Amino acid sequence: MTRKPLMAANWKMHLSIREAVDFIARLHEVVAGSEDREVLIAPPFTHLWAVREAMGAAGFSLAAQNCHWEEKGAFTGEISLPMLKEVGCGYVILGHSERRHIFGEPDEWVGLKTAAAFAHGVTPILCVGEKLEEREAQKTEEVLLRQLETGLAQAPAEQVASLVIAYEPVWAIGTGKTASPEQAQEAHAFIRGWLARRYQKEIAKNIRILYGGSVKPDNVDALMAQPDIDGALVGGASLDVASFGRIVRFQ
Ligand code: G2H
Repeated sequence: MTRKPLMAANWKMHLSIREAVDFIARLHEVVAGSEDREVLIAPPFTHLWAVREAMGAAGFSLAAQNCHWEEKGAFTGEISLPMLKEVGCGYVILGHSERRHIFGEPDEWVGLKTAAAFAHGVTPILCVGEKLEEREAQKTEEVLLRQLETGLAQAPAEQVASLVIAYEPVWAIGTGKTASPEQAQEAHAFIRGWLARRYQKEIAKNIRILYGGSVKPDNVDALMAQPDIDGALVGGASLDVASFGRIVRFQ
């Protein structure tokens, strides 16, 4: 089975609802003819419903940027997976480095969220990636292993084939410093190798591994040419529809 490229916009805490709806209206034209790739939008929680409506029958996918692992309860400020499903989310981004490093989200929480997402039929986009000091101390693989093992500790093996992983080196996020295509490929191949050992080769072959970290129209082609890069998780460059459209239309 070939892996369908997944081009994902992570809007983080940007855009108004009006701007989001206008973006989607234009996106239909900008990515017309790109049906061989999946286009995903992860807007802020407050925009999910309006974005879903604006998507209409277009085959775009919708993701949330985070969730809680419990179905309901006294968790002020949190959003559950049933709520995300009700609003039309097929995916949820989990363990993004901003959640891990700004909000102190521990690896174990990411594991609970990943397992809960599978249980509710929402596909997790599990983010992993090392900080600059960890890369410089040759600890990239150690960090990736820890985040993968904890993040997938309770994930049911029979559902793991639908998983999406995003490799996002923290030193490349929003900094304008992209990992070189070779550096990214090396990390992606390491992740796929681990998946093959942990599950099965066939499963590892089908799991999409996205690259994230300053992906732009001028570097996407070289990144997407790498054999183990199956898509991109795009922050800053996804806020402008022309720029995101070009990324979706990578060659
Ligand atoms: C990494 C990425 C999107 P940016 O966080 O997840 O953001 O493209 O701005 O580096």
